[in-house]
Amino acid sequence: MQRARRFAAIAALWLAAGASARAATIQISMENLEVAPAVTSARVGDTIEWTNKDVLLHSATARNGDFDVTLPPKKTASFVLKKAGTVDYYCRYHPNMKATINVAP
Ligand SMILES: [Cu+2]
Repeated sequence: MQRARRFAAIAALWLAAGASARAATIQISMENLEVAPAVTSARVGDTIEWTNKDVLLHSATARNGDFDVTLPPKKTASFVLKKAGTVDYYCRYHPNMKATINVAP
């Protein structure tokens, strides 16, 4: 009984380590008023890192309210994905800048 419990604790630690090792950082750029790539696949736990290469202020604003990241000119900002689903986002200052992240569980 004691042994089974210890095994379960070790297995849980091992699973947690594996999950964090799998988490990726995904780079997305904003340049010349365009988001690239416009469609990105990610997983829950991954970090999205946007880099604004323009001299204008941008944002990555999720239509469903999941995130609203401000991107000052020539800066990088990131967000860790917490929920699965398809998230459409845009720039609140330049609404023609649109992109999608498909977040797998
Ligand atoms: Cu913008």
